[in-house]
Amino acid sequence: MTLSAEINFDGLVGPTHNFAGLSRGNVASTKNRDASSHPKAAALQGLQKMKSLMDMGLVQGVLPPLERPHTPTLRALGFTGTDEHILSTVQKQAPHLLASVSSASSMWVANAATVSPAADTTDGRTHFTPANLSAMFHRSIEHPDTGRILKKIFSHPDHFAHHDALPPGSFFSDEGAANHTRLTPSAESPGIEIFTYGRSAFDPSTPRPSRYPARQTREASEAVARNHGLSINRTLFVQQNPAVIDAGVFHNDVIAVGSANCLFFHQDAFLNSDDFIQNLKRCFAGNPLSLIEVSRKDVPVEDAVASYLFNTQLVQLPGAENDLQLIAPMECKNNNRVYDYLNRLLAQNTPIKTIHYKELRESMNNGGGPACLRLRVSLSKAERDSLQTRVLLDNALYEDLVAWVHKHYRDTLSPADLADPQLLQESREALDDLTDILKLGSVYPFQLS
Ligand code: SUG
Repeated sequence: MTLSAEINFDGLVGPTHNFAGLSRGNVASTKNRDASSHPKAAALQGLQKMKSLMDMGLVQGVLPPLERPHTPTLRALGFTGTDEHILSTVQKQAPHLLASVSSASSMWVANAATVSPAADTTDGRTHFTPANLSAMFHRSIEHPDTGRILKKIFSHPDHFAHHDALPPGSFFSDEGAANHTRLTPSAESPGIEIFTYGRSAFDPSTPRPSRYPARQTREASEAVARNHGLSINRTLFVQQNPAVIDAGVFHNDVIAVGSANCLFFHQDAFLNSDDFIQNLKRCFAGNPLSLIEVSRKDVPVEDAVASYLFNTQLVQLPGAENDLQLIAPMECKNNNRVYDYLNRLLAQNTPIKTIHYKELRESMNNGGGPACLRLRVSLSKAERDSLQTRVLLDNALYEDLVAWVHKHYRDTLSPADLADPQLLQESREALDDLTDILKLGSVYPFQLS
């Protein structure tokens, strides 16, 4: 078995980053509705996080944003004329649609796809399924472009297999890696893939949240596992606790995170937690498994949601395979209960040895923490060497991207600005430049005017 290393590919924040309150059940999104946003600061905060992980010695990847406002969607919905005319008509007649097609939501690439590394699949290739994101209209339009970009970046057919997104609609509603975790006893062994779902679509008698939507269905998770050729003995399906979805846990990665042989999770994360943990132990077959369960006494769910304690990244530095570093948003430091808990955690005998706090306020204000911003792809050396585009961060690429943001991004954006035809033009010019920087070729369908 070849050794593979987990690479975080972070989504670049797009030039139209804004707060439109589009995601019911996502507390931060609703709370910040119609606030002015800061696209330049948002993109620089994301880049700074990527650079700091690179500086820690990790391989760090970059994924480009999608074209927004997405006028092809507006044309599909019956608006006609020039792009400029369409934007002003939609602003007058259907401003909610303008907000939906302008969201920079593709930055949260944990929702871009589910990825199963080669070690886990029957054909020995790394499998990708772009998430259909059917639960939210503004996100449901992402997958065709996301799929095209993933195919472009992970292009070698001997190494990578790409599936279509699952059928649209509520039955196979799929949120990608935000509801998927992979644990593994060691870098060379196959992983245990854990799919977490919010409801069973075909069995309405089973538990489900009553207040907020359960975005991921069991049936979607099962279909992805089948498509990826995963072994049934190393795949687990577990239901999210409906009560925490109703408390604002719209994705499982808001209440649990796992990496290597460590699962860091809240006591209330899963519906049948004890059964799930037994099954996980069985899959680990006696290999060391570190379970860090946080009690509601130490951190109430409300604080976990407000601070994004679990939307953290657990990363392993090269040469320190038994230790994990926790990449947390600054909000964890600013929440007394969570900060006290984290300081106590460091004194305990767990693999988590260091905590790094990152400023990501612009993304956090839309409900996107450190873990939302990254898609994990485990790659062997041969798979990594097969990548043709310039998507692995080094100092030169970081500098190029910072200069690109300064050149193209606005400092502030208000809801009214979304109809500005100049914003559309600026976004397209930015993406056009980006395709050169990342050597992507033509992945965006638009023509520059
Ligand atoms: O889908 N927010 C995103 C946040 C996604 C977070 N991702 C993970 N947990 N992995 C969502 O709810 C808000 C957009 C707005 O309201 O403007 C938004 O789409």
